[in-house]
Amino acid sequence: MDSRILSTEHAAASGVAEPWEGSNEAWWDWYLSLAAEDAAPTELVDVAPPSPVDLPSISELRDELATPFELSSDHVERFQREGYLKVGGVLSPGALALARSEVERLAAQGDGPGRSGFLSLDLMWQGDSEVLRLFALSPRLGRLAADLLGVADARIYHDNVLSKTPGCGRTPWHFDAHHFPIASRDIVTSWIPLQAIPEPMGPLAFAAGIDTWKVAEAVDFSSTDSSYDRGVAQAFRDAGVQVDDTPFALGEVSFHHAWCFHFARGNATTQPRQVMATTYFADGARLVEHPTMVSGDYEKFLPGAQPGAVIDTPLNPVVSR
Ligand SMILES: O=C(O)CCC(=O)C(=O)O
Repeated sequence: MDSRILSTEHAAASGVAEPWEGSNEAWWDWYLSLAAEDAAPTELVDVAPPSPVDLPSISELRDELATPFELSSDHVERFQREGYLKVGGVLSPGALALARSEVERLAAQGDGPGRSGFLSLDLMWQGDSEVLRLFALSPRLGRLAADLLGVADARIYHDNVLSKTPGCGRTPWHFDAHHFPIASRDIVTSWIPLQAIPEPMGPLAFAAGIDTWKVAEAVDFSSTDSSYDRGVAQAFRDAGVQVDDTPFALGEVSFHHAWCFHFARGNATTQPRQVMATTYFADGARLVEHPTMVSGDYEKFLPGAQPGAVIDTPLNPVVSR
């Protein structure tokens, strides 16, 4: 039931068999260069920044992020059937505002976004921000990941700020199992908007159906042009696949399975699209035998993990309790 796209033969044929040598930032620039053009907006849509709210103290934030969020059995069934789930009210406006101000502080310290206008910051929980550490290691979010996957416990693979500056382009259609060098089907990413995401800001959009990846199986991956993005979009249109590209309300969080195809349109608004994403995998999962270029800077996230061995590094603690 493995995808052809993940085979060593296809990795070699599409020119991605070698490990990635550059930075994570450079990886995102390369990856966004594989996106087809959206219909170009003539003008950015004016969107107001998030309204100011009362900020929680660190101990209030810690309590919120440690308190379980009750999922219904319908949520779990939907995730397992559709491969993704959007859940409202997972995080309070105050918690999100704290995270957003930390993301903006850290973003201002770095070199800024790459060529594509996409800024990616990762392993923030290893830095000086207690707020972002609490988010990355949050038992509320980690437990949601484990419960949706239906596994006893989840470990963190990595956290990621995914910021699109105004005018930044599209994220191409892809499924994350293509990137993650983890030999398990039990991998899920939480995607946490740090402000509401209206339609012109480019909400993450999902192809419904846990087996929908099979529809895109015949499309060859290309490491040099947008043919994969265009080919997957066409295959989905031909097969009548339902795509959920609805806006995100403040506090709404999505979870997508590593085999769920997703994309995001560009940010055609005057505000940055600030998102924090965290990827989790089932405790006990192993590193694949042959990581490839599409796996990006994975050694940074799994330092010392050995091909074929169970992943248990200090950067991948259990976060579901
Ligand atoms: O934020 C984006 O535009 C892409 C995010 C993504 O592909 C992911 O979190 O898996």
